[in-house]
Amino acid sequence: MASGFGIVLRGVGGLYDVRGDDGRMIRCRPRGRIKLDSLTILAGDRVEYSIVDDHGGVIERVLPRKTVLLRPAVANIDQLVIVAACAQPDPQPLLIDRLLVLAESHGVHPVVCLNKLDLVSSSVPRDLAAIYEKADYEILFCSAKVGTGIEELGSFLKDKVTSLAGPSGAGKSSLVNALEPDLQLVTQEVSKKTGRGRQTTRHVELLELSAGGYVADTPGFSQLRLVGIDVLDLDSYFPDIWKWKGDCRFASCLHRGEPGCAVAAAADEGAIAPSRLESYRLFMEELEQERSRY
Ligand SMILES: Nc1nc2c(ncn2[C@@H]2O[C@H](COP(=O)(O)OP(=O)(O)O)[C@@H](O)[C@H]2O)c(=O)[nH]1
Ligand SMILES: [Mg+2]
Ligand SMILES: [Zn+2]
Repeated sequence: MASGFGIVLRGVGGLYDVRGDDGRMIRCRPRGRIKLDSLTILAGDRVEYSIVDDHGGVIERVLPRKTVLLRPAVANIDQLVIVAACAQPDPQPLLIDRLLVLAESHGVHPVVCLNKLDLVSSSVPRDLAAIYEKADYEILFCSAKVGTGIEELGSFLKDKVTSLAGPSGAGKSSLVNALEPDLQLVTQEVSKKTGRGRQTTRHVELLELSAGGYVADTPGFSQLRLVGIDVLDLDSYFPDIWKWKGDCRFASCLHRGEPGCAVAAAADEGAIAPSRLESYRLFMEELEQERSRY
C-alpha cells in the first residue's frame, strides 16, 4: 500500500485535506485508533498517510508538533502576523499585546501588521509602530484596499507557515486576497453600528501561496485569555521589558512598583511604551487570578 507524508490543510466534516510532500492532494480519514477530539488533528499538522483508493487515504499518525496554538487552532506555524486596523475597527493595543505574548510563549515569531493605512493620516500608524519598535518588533504597513505593503507581506510569508491573527474586521482575509486574488476569500463589511467586523472565517485552514508557503486565515476574536504561563516568565515574553530587567535592584523584581525597578524607570523615560507596561501588569494579575482558582 502506498504511503507518504504531508501537511494537513483543513478539516472537512471529520475528513482532512492533506497536501502530500510529493505534491498530490488527498482527502483522508483518520485511522480508527487516532482518538478524535477537535485538537487531535489540526491544520498545519504533519502526518503520515496511506493511500486507500483514488478517492482518498487514511491518516496513520500525526508527527510530533514543533509548535501548537489553540486559538487560532493551528500546528507547526513558524510565524504569527498580528493584524490590526489603523481604524475601523480601532486598534486595541491590549489585544495586540496578548497575541504577542501568545506568540512569544509558544516560540512563534511574531510581526505586527498595521492595515487600513488608507483610512488614516500618517501619524496614526507612526504612533502605533513606535510602541512596538521599542520592543524591536518588525512592523508591516499595509492597505489591502490600495495595495500598500502587499509585496512586503508576500516576501515575509514566502516559504513559511504563517498564521494571521487579530480582531475580526481588521482585514486579514482582505490581505490574503490582495496577495492571492484567485483565492477570493469571503470578507465582510465592518458593522457601522459596532465598528466591528462579523465573523466570516469559521475554520482555520492553511492556504497555499503561489510563491511557496502556507498562510492560515483565521476567525477573528476580540477576547483571548492567556493561560498556562508562569507569572515569573511573563517578562521574558516582553522584549522591551526584558531588556531592562537586569538593571532592576532585585533579581526577583516583577516590575510592579518595587524600589529600584529599572523597567519602571525605562518606562518613565519613554523607552518602554506605557501601554506595554500596563498590559504586562494586567496579564500578571490575570495569571495570578487564574492560578489562585486552582
Ligand atoms: N479602507 C480599507 N478597508 C479595508 C482594508 N482591508 C480590509 N478592509 C475592509 O474591512 C472589512 C473587513 O475585512 P476582512 O478582510 O473581512 O477582515 P477580517 O475579519 O480580519 O478577515 C471589509 O469590508 C474590507 O473590505 C483596507 O486596507 N482599507
Ligand atoms: Mg476574515
Ligand atoms: Zn523591575
